[in-house]
Amino acid sequence: MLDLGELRKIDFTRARPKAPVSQMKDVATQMRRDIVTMLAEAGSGHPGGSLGCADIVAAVYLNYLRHNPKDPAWPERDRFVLSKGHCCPVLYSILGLCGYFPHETIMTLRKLGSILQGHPDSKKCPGVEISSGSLGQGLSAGIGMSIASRLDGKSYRVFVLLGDGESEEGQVWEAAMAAAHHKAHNLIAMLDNNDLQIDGPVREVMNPHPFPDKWRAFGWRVIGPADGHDFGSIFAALDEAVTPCGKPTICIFRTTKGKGVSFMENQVDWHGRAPSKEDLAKALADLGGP
Ligand SMILES: Cc1ncc(C[n+]2csc(CCOP(=O)(O)OP(=O)(O)O)c2C)c(N)n1
Repeated sequence: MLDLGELRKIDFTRARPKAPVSQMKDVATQMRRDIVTMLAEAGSGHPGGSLGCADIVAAVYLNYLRHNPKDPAWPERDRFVLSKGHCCPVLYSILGLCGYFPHETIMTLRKLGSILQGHPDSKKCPGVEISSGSLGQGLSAGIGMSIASRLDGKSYRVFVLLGDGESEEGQVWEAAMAAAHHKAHNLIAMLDNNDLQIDGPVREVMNPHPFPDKWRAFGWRVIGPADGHDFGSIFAALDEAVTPCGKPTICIFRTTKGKGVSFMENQVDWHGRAPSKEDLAKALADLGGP
């Protein structure tokens, strides 16, 4: 069980010792429980891709991102951009757990007037760096943040989470070219490579592979493919990624869409469908309890 009090004691504003793997697993499980619970309450939204990247997002927020839940606009903060904005339940969960807003706010997902809209709204929700959901735009925004850090003489890093279906968007590759051209050395992209998108296997819709060769050809340092559900592998990849090398970096993470909920794993049908009350009970049982 996650000890929220312990989590809230962490000083996220500075470099810190790695959280023990047992704590990481507890946080990621809580995030998955939050995701299915808030989606069932909302009656709509995207479980598959949210569940699949929970381990990566937990690893970034707990161990790498320098941020301040009490001061979301802290100028020195590292930036996290959820480019695949439809997966916002994962972001809302970690923001709630870290204390950006009361954790129970997650139950207002997609309700009229809520700060937690169906796609992230940076004007409404503290901790959301940029509104997203129109796929393909987040990396370009991240480049702007990276260049701004240089112009402002600041040392923050920019983390951008991309989907593999999203990587079929032309703008992603324009951004890939621009980031290398502008030597966006503090830009760390993370690819959630779960092989599925909205209506089928990514390779069948429009094959964006081979990712490592393509990113390397665009002038990036490529790390992985790493196991996006194994904290040892995630930490090893991100440790290397935050060591500057003069180029933008992408970590490729192999993941399972729907990870943690047996009947959602690798099922394209669970891309954008909310669990019913019965589904929720089964999902929570998979995730360690009622
Ligand atoms: C520009 C744009 N086109 C289409 C969509 C509709 N859409 C929402 S999610 C999705 C698939 C995304 O697949 P992927 O990036 O692999 O996300 P994941 O599988 O991790 O959920 C699509 C096409 C969109 N949000 N934006």
